[in-house]
Amino acid sequence: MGDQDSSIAAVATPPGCGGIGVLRVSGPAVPDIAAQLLGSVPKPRHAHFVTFREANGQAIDQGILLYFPAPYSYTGEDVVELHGHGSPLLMDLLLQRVCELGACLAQPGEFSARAFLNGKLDLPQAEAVADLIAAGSKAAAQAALRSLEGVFSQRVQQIQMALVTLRIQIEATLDFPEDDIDLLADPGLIQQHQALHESLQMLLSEAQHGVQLTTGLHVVITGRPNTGKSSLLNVLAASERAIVTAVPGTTRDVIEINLQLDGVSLTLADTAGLRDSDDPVEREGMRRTTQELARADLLLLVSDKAGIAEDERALAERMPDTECLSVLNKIDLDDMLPGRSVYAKQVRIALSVHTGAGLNVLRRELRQRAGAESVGEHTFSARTRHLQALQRAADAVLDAGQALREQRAAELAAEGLREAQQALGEITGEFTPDDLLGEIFSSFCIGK
Ligand SMILES: Nc1nc2c(ncn2[C@@H]2O[C@H](COP(=O)(O)OP(=O)(O)OP(=O)(O)O)[C@@H](O)[C@H]2O)c(=O)[nH]1
Ligand SMILES: [Mg+2]
Repeated sequence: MGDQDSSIAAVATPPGCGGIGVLRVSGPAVPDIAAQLLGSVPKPRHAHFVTFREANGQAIDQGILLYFPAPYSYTGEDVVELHGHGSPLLMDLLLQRVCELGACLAQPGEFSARAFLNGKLDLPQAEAVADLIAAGSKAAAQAALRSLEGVFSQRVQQIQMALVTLRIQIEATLDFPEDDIDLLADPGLIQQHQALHESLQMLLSEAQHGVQLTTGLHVVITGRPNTGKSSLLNVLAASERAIVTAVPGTTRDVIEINLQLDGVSLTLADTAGLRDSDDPVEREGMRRTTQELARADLLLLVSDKAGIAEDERALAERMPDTECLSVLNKIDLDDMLPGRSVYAKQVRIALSVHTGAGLNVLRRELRQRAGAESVGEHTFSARTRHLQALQRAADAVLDAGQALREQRAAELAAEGLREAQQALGEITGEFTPDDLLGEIFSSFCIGK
């Protein structure tokens, strides 16, 4: 996690040319570095216009110097921001100069890691910074902003408090074993446990939604050759991304596009059609399809009229746990009506890529599955590691309830609640092992 006695520097703006470029430095050497660059002691939070110079006095660039004394900065340490012209060359020269004056190059995510270690952000907030920057849609950005504001952390803390309250009451019975049975039979205790379990389940389902918004729904188009998979991708992307021909087995490589539907984002992957084939190239395409299917949040099974029921059955057997939406394409050939229907719990959308009939029904269904309609003012961003920890906490609370109700075993119940508390602590960073912290922050980019 790095050594906090050092001062770190990095260019905070993206690589490439731009109107301005910002270099950020954080750590104990900052007051000295800022004074050397400015030629005088900088005023806190004041925009100083300055010529940045080499050690020999030669000018590098002109720009603005902003000094944020500890603890009122992003990292909680002394921070200086140097705003120059957005040229990679100038930024590099400025970075070298700052390193000569005592800074060293920052690791990816090191600014946010310091902010976390100095108590400026908890872990979900630090992760929200990365998610906000990477957000691919308006809904994802708004959800990340809510997590940055602490909405998710507060919800976790509320549950932690309820957990502690319950745990204290149960542990109290361990000290007075003669009253054990009576206290554990208290309906108030059972009710508290019930409420705790329900709020954990609710948070888990909201966090699942948050993860879906953050990562975007991954939709994989599959089906037999020549059913119109690539044609569908092209029409949804509004660009001729994939080759379309009347020859079955046209698509070999997986073709992926990003799609924005009403502020939510999803990726759409077109794949090789599945059939028996001796052609080694087509077989490789199908191997890639199989790999891609494993990554799918939602399968879009494209069929034509003759094969739809059989295709649905085969896919359900093959991938029973993955959500699937059936698309019956080419309805123009049979003069069928477009629209949505449900057969054997399977949603089917009849459409024609050629005429465009039914495409809006499909768009609406995709929007809804990507979570667009359930984005509310309390939706927050979350990550898979949060889901795993919440699930562990919910399981442990469930076990504690069983121990309480069925076995009247206070010790087991207390142990379950302790495990749940630990799992929630991993989310906020209270009980997070160092190697996990390292892993989380190293996925950030440099300068963040
Ligand atoms: N009549 C009709 N033809 C369609 C429709 N959609 C696609 N097609 C035609 O069906 C043929 C196959 O289309 P593709 O999009 O290449 O099919 P695919 O499923 O990607 O095929 P593979 O890549 O070989 O697996 C092309 O000739 C398309 O023009 C439709 O809605 N109506
Ligand atoms: Mg194709």
